[in-house]
Amino acid sequence: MMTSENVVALNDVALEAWTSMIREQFPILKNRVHDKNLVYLDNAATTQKPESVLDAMDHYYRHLNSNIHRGVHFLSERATEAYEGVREKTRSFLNAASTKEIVFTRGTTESINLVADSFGRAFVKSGDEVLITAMEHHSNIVPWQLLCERTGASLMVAPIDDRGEIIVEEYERLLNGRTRIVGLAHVSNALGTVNPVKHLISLAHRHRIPVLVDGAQAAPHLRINVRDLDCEFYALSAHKMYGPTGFGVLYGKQNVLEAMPPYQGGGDMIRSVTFEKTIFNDLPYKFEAGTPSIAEGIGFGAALDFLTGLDWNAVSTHEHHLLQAATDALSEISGVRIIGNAAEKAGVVSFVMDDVHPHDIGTILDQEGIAVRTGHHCAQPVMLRYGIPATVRASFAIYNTKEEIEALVRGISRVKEVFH
Ligand code: 7TS
Repeated sequence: MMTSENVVALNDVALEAWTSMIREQFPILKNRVHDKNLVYLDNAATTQKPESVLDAMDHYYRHLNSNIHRGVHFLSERATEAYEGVREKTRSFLNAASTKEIVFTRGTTESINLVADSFGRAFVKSGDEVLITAMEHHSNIVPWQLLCERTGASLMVAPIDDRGEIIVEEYERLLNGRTRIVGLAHVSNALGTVNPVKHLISLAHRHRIPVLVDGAQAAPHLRINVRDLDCEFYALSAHKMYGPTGFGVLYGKQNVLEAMPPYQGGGDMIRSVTFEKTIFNDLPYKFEAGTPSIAEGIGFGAALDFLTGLDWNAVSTHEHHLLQAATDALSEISGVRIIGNAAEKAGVVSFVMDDVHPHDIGTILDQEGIAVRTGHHCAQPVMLRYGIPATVRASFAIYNTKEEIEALVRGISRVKEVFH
């Protein structure tokens, strides 16, 4: 008879085999660092890239390289087809209604700047308010600050509690007739908190306020369904989703994007130009001035294929196990304090240690071949909220293993030996 114990054991064996199969696809993971096996736990900064993404980009440069949207020649047509195919893949990945809603950008940062600039020019004026939360990455703070400076609007901030969760009543209290837009992270890069974005969006919608979701840290870990979330905007970066740097997406509801002016001017975003008048191109091209990162777009397409081809049951079980194992092990070490204890977390464990600066911890871990990020993680207000200058952040991806968590824990013991 199958007991619950051996079901778990079987699952563990199956998961281990699954992880090795995944690891095989990432050549960099075979590298050694300081004569140790590389333990890469800095995935929230950027993930590693599978063979299929490397191959797609290599193939593009070897066989398709040419500019897109403008040539009648063979290469240009093939490159355009490949690039535009990625738009459909992205639409399907996000469950957007139309490819007109998929704007390609350089990444989350540019996606947010695009909205702050263009939506801001059309809809935000002096006396208005922009609402964000206390756990945002700088790229979901500074573009709004710049907009507020330009227009005379005010930046409002919904606070978080000690566990690192948004205080929903406070957020709700800050939504009012002056609020023009809300910007909030789906998953916090510094704390790992998964926000109840669907609920937060519906609260904003009661006041007819549009919402931008910063999905940079969610897209690699969660299934994203923009129609179910009902957000007006969703921003993400390819490089955190096993794809290349320099490429990202802004999803926007078609009627909202239609009402927004262009962000940048240049080639591709126009239908016709005279010195007297320029007629802008249709969506999404209206927001895509100039030659884009074509190879990176094609690499992102391969990353989307990789992600959609995964067994998501295995992904969430495995990533949950990693997070739990790291949280349990670090909680047992005296002098270690985890920052961010939200009920729902994804991908990230941030911590500090008594009497040792995070940078020193990072340097000692590096000597063991372990890559973590130390610092404020571009979320200085979060550090301020907890009264700390920095944390050590271990962040996980599907290819990480329990052995790597054990290596991290051994590394922390080494730090204690050195400092005590
Ligand atoms: N939003 C969040 C929540 C992020 O984590 C990041 C990058 C960004 C926006 C900006 O993304 P980019 O691709 O445009 O740079 N976060 C991190 C990090 O945590 N460590 O390095 C980059």
